[in-house]
Amino acid sequence: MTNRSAIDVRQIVRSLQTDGVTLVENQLTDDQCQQALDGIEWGLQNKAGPQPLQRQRTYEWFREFPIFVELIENPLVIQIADACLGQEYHLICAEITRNEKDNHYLEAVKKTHQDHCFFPEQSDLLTQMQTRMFGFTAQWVVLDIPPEMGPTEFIPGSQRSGQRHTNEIAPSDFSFRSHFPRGSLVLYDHRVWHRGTDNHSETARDLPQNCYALHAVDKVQIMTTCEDGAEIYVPCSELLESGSDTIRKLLSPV
Ligand SMILES: O=C(O)CCC(=O)C(=O)O
Repeated sequence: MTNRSAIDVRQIVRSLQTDGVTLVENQLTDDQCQQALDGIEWGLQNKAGPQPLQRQRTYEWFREFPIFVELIENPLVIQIADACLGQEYHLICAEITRNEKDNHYLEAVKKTHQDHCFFPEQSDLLTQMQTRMFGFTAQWVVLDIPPEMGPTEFIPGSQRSGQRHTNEIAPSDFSFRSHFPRGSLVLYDHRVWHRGTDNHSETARDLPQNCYALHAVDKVQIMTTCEDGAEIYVPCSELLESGSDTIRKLLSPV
């Protein structure tokens, strides 16, 4: 893991605030990337849903694959969260997905969108989210993702204009990057317009994503569905007892 100077962190934060998306190379070793890839395969084999190629609450795998907790409490991500969100924020998503050749894990994310999914029952926040950053996602690039492997596409700066975007716009508007080098960290504001794309290669695009947000946003994507269909947050008691201060802050009920 690279040590970053304070000035680097300021530059990353500025880039995230200006463009709504930024990429920081060389944040994971090859070994960490491999641990995450092994963990994704294990999670897909041993855990359930919500989609056939999507799993959530990766921190619950802390015994088998502690790498997912390492990613969640990564010091650079936490510094950026402190700078962008202040002190009162938490984890609202910790997922892995697999985007296979011509088999996207979730068709809905291929539509150009902002991450409104984090405000499903809070319509007032949908308006407020346009005025400031409520949260961001940290994507971990655990294998080289060339253009044909279904990278996420972003419209830089689109979080600031208030303009709506659809899939019908010029491809050149999605001008962020088409190649994501292994070991990189991609950060994006939940307001930046983005979309998933199809994978046309033989290699599956496996991706861990962790999302951080103000307490105004629920722990939407780390909820557990009960037998009666209700969605509740079930804290991971072992991590709340013995995890680091950072993981306890991120996972504590609010
Ligand atoms: O998996 C992808 O490439 C897209 C992810 C996305 O759009 C999202 O999580 O909101």
